[in-house]
Amino acid sequence: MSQINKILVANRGEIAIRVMRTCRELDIETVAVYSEADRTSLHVRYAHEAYLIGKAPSNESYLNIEKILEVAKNCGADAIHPGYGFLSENAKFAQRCLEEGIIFIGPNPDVIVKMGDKIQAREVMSKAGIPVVPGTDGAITSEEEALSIIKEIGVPVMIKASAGGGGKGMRLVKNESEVVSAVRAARSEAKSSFGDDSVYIEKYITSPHHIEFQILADQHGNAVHLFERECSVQRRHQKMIEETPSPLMTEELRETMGKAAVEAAKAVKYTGAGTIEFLVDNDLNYYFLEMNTRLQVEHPITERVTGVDLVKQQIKIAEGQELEFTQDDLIQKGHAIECRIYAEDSDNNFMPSAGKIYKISEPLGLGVRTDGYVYEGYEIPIFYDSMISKLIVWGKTRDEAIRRMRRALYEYKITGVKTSIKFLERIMNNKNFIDGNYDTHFIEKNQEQLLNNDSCEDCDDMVIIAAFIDYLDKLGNSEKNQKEFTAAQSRWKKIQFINHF
Ligand code: MV4
Repeated sequence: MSQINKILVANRGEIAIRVMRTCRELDIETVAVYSEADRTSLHVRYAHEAYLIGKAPSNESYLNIEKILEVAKNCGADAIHPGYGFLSENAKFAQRCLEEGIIFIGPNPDVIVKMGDKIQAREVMSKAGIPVVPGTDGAITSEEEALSIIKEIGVPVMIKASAGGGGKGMRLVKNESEVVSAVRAARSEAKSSFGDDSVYIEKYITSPHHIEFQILADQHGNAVHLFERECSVQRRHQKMIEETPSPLMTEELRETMGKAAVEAAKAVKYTGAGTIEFLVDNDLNYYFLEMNTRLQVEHPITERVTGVDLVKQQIKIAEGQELEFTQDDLIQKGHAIECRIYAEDSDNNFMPSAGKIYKISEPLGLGVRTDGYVYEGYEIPIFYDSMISKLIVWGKTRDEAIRRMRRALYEYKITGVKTSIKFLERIMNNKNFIDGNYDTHFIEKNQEQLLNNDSCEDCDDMVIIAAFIDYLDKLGNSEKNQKEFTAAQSRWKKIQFINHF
């Protein structure tokens, strides 16, 4: 057991703040690191300490292992939380933390390596009795071998890069005649993206659901699952909406898949928070797809229905504490939905929309949570992910959660940059979504309805502009308001004074 008193968060944006929020609740000191593009980022201001680690491009800052370790050692951090993306699934980073005597808040490097290699992951899970998609046992060694395997399992198949995941290095083969070129294309893409050209073959599941199970495992061999997340609403492997429970799930399937997820975690002696991804077909057959060895973007919906703070559990596990609950203690209460707010133009091929946040007003009220990091006047850097916020709602039922999400999206006002809010509203009003009738092809299948065909949507912007002009007018022109402003300033100073004690 080693108590953690100071955590360096090796990340930026909403997740850096999310992690620090829990640290503050646990009286753990927080250390931010930031790039030159992030001097004015909120995670820097939120932390107890903050250190510049390099230039804007991730390679020169958030991915600079030695620089981050140097900061951690110099400021006396006991542990590093990697968030998601960046170094979160980098085995070398986990290894270097270990060597430097700094706790990496995540699994051991060997587990990261094993699960990062998709062929090995398939093998391990298959041996542990977990269903994997029918396909090759190992990497394919020749195009002839590929062809004979495909003759055996039948088209369509997918050629996948062993070092891939999240859709990179994948090729769909609908016809035997395409095999040779698909294998070559997948290999060369894998080689240039990952420096590893091993590929394997899986039977193609035509219209699958993407359903993942959250797991927690401690260093004493205890492991539990925290139920599923339905993540099928995605576009080009970028998730847009996640919900729990999954509308597809039955109580029986949940129990079976939950047990499989726990078995999967135990099979690799996993520690910390992790996710087992499955594909589920329309006949409710489920197949292990991959394991994510990090905290995920969509973790808040699980927190909302289970009442478990996943970051807090990650920290306790990293300290060597035993899980404080068993499987039987965990229940899924009500329904949670997350909408990801991207700074992008949904009506213009989802082009990233760079620029300054002019005005932002976030939803509040019963059952609403936002995990974000942008503020009025903040300029979104072009170097990183375009997700600016996550909106999470809870309702007693799925219907209540959808209605609450519509209400919250209505309240969400952002000007200065384009966002995905309107697109998300259209999904919340889509009949198939409302009926829970969707799979991973939802967005393409419902494209017609999801396109902007309501010219009045823009009227909303007018209302914000009018209100803002009114606000500026009051702020600048009234002597009475000027006086109030001065009074407020002195009170602010008083509050600062109190805070220092
Ligand atoms: C598949 C599949 C169908 N059959 N594998 C896409 C991301 C990567 N993690 C795996 N992916 C898929 N693998 C077989 N054998 C369909 C997908 C897939 C997908 C999976 C999850 C969520 C969204 C998806 C969108 C398109 C394709």
